[in-house]
Amino acid sequence: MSHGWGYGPGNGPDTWGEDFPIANGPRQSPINIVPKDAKYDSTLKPLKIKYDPSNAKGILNNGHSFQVDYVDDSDSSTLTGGPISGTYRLKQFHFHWGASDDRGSEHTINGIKFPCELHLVHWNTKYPSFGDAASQPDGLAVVGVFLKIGAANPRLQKVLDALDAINTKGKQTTFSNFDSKTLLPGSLDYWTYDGSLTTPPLLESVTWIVLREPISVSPAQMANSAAFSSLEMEMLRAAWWTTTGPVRL
Ligand code: 1SD
Ligand code: ZN
Repeated sequence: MSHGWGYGPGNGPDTWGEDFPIANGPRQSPINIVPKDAKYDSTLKPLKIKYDPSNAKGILNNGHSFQVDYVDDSDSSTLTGGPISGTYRLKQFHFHWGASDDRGSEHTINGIKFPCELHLVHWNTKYPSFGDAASQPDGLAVVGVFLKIGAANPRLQKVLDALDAINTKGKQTTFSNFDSKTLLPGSLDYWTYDGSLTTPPLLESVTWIVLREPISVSPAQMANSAAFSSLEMEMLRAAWWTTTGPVRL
């Protein structure tokens, strides 16, 4: 993997173990969720989410996805309850998209892929920083939300509108006053398991909280964001991208 990890034929997930041996570890993510095999656990608590819209600070194209970053120097945007103990702070959220609407999500339900999956990344404040927490078994908690094709989702539009300004790797721009709670579905029922980051370094530090109810995204909104599915395969498609721009594959 001399050119780094990605999603292309030569550097995709099946090759990540060469540089990141934990790829073959015991708690790797994502997984296929089989609802009928999930066990009800009466000790699990409801999720408590408190997000302060004024903590949103920027949106960044990291070359594999785009992420909205939050100020995390106080407990003003937190996740508590659910399967976790203590207080976890919101660090960022990002999306995983597919090149077409029949794929894109990382987790699957009964083997079925959704076109997109939102991840809200939080870190455990018993550690001094996100960086310290990211390698601890109880360091991170990521809330995953599936997106399914349906009605246009006005709450996604501000994010989608920002994408034009960050259409190449490394670009970022300010993104302020955004309440990420508006992206969540009505029900916060969830599946949970102990897993890992889904991208290198694949650290086994994530308590996954995958919401059962998806949110909607319209075909037109997905077409807008298809720009990013080509970025996910940037090595394969770099030349194509610069000559043709953001079109749907
Ligand atoms: O893919 C993301 C990666 O971009 C980074 O955000 C990392 C640490 O937060 O998390 C993974 S993921 O496991 O949240 N997909
Ligand atoms: Zn993710």
